[in-house]
Amino acid sequence: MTEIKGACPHDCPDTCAFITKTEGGKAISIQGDPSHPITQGFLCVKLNHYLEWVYNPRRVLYPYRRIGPKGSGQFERISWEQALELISSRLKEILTRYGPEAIMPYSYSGTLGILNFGSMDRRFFHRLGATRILYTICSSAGKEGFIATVGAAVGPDPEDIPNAELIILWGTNTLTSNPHYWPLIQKARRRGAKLIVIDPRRTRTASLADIHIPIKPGTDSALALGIMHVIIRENLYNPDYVNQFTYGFEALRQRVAYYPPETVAEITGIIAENIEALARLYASTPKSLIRLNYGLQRHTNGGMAVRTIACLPGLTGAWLYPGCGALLSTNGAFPINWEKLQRPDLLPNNPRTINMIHLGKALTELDDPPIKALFVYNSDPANSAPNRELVIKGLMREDLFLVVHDIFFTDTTRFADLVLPAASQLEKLDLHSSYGHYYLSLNKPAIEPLGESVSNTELFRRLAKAMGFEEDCFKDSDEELVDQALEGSGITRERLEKEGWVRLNIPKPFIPFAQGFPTPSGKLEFYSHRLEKLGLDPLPDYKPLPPSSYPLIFLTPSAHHFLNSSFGAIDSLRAKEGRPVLIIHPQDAEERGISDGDLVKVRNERGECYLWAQVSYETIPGVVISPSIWWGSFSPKGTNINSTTPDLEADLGRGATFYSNYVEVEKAESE
Ligand SMILES: Nc1nc2c(c(=O)[nH]1)N[C@H]1C(S)=C(S)[C@@H](COP(=O)(O)OP(=O)(O)OC[C@H]3O[C@@H](n4cnc5c(=O)[nH]c(N)nc54)[C@H](O)[C@@H]3O)O[C@H]1N2
Ligand SMILES: Nc1nc2c(c(=O)[nH]1)N[C@H]1C(S)=C(S)[C@@H](COP(=O)(O)OP(=O)(O)OC[C@H]3O[C@@H](n4cnc5c(=O)[nH]c(N)nc54)[C@H](O)[C@@H]3O)O[C@H]1N2
Ligand SMILES: [Mo]
Repeated sequence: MTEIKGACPHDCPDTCAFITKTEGGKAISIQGDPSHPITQGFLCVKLNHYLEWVYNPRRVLYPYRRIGPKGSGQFERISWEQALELISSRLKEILTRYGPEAIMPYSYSGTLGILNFGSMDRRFFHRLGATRILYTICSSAGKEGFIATVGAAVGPDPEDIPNAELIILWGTNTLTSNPHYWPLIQKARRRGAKLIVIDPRRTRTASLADIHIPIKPGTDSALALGIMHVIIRENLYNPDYVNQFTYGFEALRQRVAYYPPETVAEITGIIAENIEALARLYASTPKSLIRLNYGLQRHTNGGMAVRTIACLPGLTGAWLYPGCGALLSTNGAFPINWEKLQRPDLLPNNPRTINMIHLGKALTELDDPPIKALFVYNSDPANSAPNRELVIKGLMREDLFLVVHDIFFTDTTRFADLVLPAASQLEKLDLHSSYGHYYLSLNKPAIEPLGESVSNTELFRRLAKAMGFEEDCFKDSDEELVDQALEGSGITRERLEKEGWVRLNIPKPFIPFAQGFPTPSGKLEFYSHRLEKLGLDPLPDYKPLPPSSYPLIFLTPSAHHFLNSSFGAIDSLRAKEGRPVLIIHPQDAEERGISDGDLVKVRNERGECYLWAQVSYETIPGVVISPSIWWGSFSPKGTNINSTTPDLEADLGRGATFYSNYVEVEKAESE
C-alpha cells in the first residue's frame, strides 16, 4: 500500500489537503490530512465520495466523435490521432476563412489547480490569437468591490478566527460552501464569541447561529450604510483609527446621513431596532470578523455591496487584530507567476474580449467574425452559465465546431462534435493556491490516467504540436510548469514534494493591513478617487436591483452535495441531495395554490424550469430558493434553474448576477 499527498481541486475556499491510499495501481481510500491546519483530517461529504468520481461509469475515457444530430449525444470512439487531426484541420480552415477571433475558449473552475486551470491552455489560445474571455462568472464583482476599499484581495488568517469575539457570516453558508471554517468558528464561540448570520435563507449555518438576520436580497449595502449611520451618529467609532488609517471619513459621514435605520428598515426588511442593536454590538466589539464569500455579490449591485461592507471595520479598527476585519479571499497573497505560465507575450494581435457570462450572446449574435469554433474545458456551461436557453441555442448551431474536454459526459458534451477525455485529480500533477487559507499545496498523481484520459496541460501540448506551434514553451513538462509558477515565490517544488503543503512566507499572526492599506492613498478608502475616475460613485451607496414585472426573487445558491454542476453525476450524492426543489414561503405558496411536494413551474422572460415545491419558513416572503446546480438532464423536463437567470453585468468587475433574478411560480402538471 502506498500513500500519496494530494490537494482538492474543486472550487471551494477550503482547498483541502488529502492522502490517497493505493494498492496495485488502484486508489482504495482518500482521507483529509490530519496535520493540515485547515483540513484538520476531515473531508466534506463530496470528497468523501471522491472514489466514486474517479471510478465512475459516466467518465469519458476515450476521444469520441459525434455521429448523430447535434445535441443527440450520439458518439463513436476514435483514436487520439484522429481527434487531433480533426481538430487541427478544422481550426486551420477557420483560421484561413475567418481569422483567429472566430475561435473561442470557454473554461472556468472544474479544477482550480494552477496548471490545469490556466497555463498551457492559455499559451495555446494566446499563440492562436483567439478571442479572449473575461473570467467573471464567480467572483469579479466582489473582488473589485473589496479592492476598491482595502486595496487587495487578502484578509485575516482564518487560523486566527478563534480570536474573534463577534463573527458575522454575511451572505455565506459556511457549513455547505466553506465547511472547514466551522470548527474555527465553533472554537471562537466556546471562548464566548457571538455568531450572526445575515442571509435571506435560514440555511443550515443560519439555523445554528446565535442570531439569524433575514434580509431582502440585494439590499446588503443599505444595511451596512445603516450600521455606519448609527455608529457615526452615536460617536461609537474609533476616532484614532479613523484618523490614522482611513480616507474620506467626512464624505462618508455625509453619505450615511441618507441612511437612518427607519429608511434602511424599509429597504432591507429588517426592523429599525435590530439595525441599531447590530450597530451597537458591532461598534462595541472591535475584535470582530465579517466573513464574506461570493453569495451576496451575485447581484447587479454586488460589487458595491462588498465595498460597503468592507468599510465597516474601518470604523472600529477591527483590522488591527488577528483573525479580525473582513475576509473575502486569501488568494491575493499567493505569489504565482502567471505571466510565465500563461505567456501573454505570445499574442500576435490584440484580439477582442468577450465576457464569459455572455456566452449565449457570443454564440448567437457575434459577427465579424462569428464564433465558429468553441473549445470548452473545466466547465459545463449547459448547466452553469446564465441565460441557459440562449447558451443552448448557440451550442446547437449546426455550423459551430464544438470541442469539449471533460472528465464526465455532461449536459455540455451532449452538443459536442468532439468529446475528449480528461484525467481526474488523482491522475495528474498540479499546484494549488487557495482562496480560503494561506497554504500552497502540491497534488501528486496517485494513479495512472484512466483509459486514454489526459490532463489539460497534456491536451494543449498535443494540440500545439498538431497545429505546428514550434515555440519551446509548448514542450514544457508539468514539473517545469510548477517551477515556472513558483519563480520568485521563495518556495520550491522540491520543498513542496517533500512536505505536500507549505505556508506562504508571511508572518504569524498575519495581519495584512496592520501598517496600512495597498490603496492609492495608503489608507482604507471610504472615498475612492479611482472609482470616481472610472465614472463611478466614489462613496459607498445602495442602488436597488433593476425593476421587474415578475414578483419573486429567485436565489440559486450552493447545494450541499454538489459543487456547482460538478458531482451532479454521482448517484450517491444526488440521492443525498434528494431532488431539485423550490423553497417557497407559505404565504407565497398559498397565494398560488401551491402545496408542499407539488411540481411547480418557475418562469420569466428568459425561460422556465420545473422544481418540487418545499413550502417552508426557511425563506422569507417574496424570495424563492433552489439549492443548485442540478443538471438539466436529471431535472424534470430536462431543463434547469439557469434557464431563468440573467446575463446582466454587475456594477463592478463585469461580474455575474445570477441572483438578481425575478420570476413567477405556478403549479405544474406532474410528469
Ligand atoms: N457544497 C458546495 N460548496 C461550494 C459550492 C457549491 O456549489 N456547493 N460552490 C463553491 C463556489 S464556486 C463558490 S463561489 C462558493 C460560494 O460560497 P457562498 O457565497 O458561501 O455560497 P452561496 O451558496 O453561493 O451563497 C451564500 C448565501 O448567500 C445568500 N444570498 C443570496 N443573495 C443574498 C443577498 O443579496 N444578501 C445576503 N446577505 N445573502 C444572500 C444565499 O441565500 C446563500 O445562503 O462556494 C463554493 N463551495
Ligand atoms: N444559477 C447559478 N448558477 C451558477 C452559480 C450559482 O450560484 N447559481 N454559481 C456560479 C459560480 S460561483 C461558478 S464558480 C460557476 C462554475 O461553473 P463551471 O466552471 O462550469 O463549474 P462546474 O459546473 O462545476 O463544471 C465544471 C466541469 O469541469 C469538469 N472538470 C473537472 N476537472 C476537470 C479537468 O481537470 N479538466 C477538464 N477538462 N474538465 C474538468 C467537471 O467534470 C465539470 O463538468 O457556476 C456558476 N453558476
Ligand atoms: Mo464560484
